[in-house]
Amino acid sequence: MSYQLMNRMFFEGQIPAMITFFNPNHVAHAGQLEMYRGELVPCFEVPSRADRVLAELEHRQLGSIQPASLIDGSLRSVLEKVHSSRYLQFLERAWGEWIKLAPENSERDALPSVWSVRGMRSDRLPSNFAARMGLFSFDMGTPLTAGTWQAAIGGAGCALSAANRLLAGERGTFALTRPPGHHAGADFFGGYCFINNAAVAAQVLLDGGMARVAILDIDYHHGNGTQAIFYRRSDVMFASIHGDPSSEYPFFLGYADETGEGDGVGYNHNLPLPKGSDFDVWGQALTEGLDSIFGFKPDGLVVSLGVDTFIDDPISGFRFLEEDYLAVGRQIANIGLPTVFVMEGGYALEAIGRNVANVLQGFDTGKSTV
Ligand code: SP5
Ligand code: ZN
Repeated sequence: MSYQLMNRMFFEGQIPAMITFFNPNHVAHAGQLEMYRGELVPCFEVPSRADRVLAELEHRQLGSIQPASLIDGSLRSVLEKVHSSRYLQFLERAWGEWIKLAPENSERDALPSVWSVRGMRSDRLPSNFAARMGLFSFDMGTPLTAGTWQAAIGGAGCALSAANRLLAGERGTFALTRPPGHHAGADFFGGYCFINNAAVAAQVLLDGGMARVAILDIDYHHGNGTQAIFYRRSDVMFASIHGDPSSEYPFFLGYADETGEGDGVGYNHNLPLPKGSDFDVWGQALTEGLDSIFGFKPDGLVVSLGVDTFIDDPISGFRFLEEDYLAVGRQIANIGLPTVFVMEGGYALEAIGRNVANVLQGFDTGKSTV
């Protein structure tokens, strides 16, 4: 869109608004229980999360909402670029294998119970199902259910559609989906995540002609999966603001000294903050993260949008207020990049819709130079 047209629309009060791609299959993934302190507790990552966000976007009439194209021939090829073939094959078939073990398994979700750690092998693919669950996962908080695969690839389809619309000239799009994605690596699930939707969006932007893409991860938890996928690459910069991994999940990645490897040296930027940090402190980290993204001169931006930074989030430790999310959206808009937002965490159900909508509304009304 030309700058003149943009300006005219702006003064006529028609700011090009967010286009949201909603995953209608998200509800197929509805885990029952996750392990917490030696006990199986009800899952925090529930279907109403996405439904509440959708309802708030509709209520505010914030842009248009479209179902993602769920059958897209290019989806498989982009999935193969961010995940390993043996992992995708495992995920697609896992539920069938689980219920084949015992018919009564159809009543309960599958959780891993044994893992390969340092000094053990991960090159051999075990025939045992429990062993493969462990090989392809890193926690016991992420139940695999009857509809996990269907929901997860629906989310990847949303990310693909949202990225494609950006390539077609849109300023801002939103992949509204669950389960989330940023903890999922090339060949593992965990942290409620199975397919890395943000990585899919970034890869689609690159394949569509962008030379460099930045990913800004603002979920409370470090996006270990996204970082790992792009750690040795210079075409994707990953910047993340999150709870200090020395005390916060996912614990084993997300420190400031992780700056990339090989070709990727200098293209990974972690900004860990102490549990309890408020928006004043966080906003300074955002400025720093956006500065390094700006210096990278990317053609597009993917935002891993978690709102578990909210003060009332039941599993996280930052202290954002609802209005802070408007400022987040405005600050992101201010760097003037075409932006795909991808839904990640956020578990305060009563406020999740308003918090997400505030980010998108802040972006829509922020400075637009695209
Ligand atoms: C996408 C995302 O936000 N994933 C987060 C995964 C966090 N999993 C560990 C949750 C630990 C639960 N702690 C419960 C604290 C109750 N007070
Ligand atoms: Zn999170």
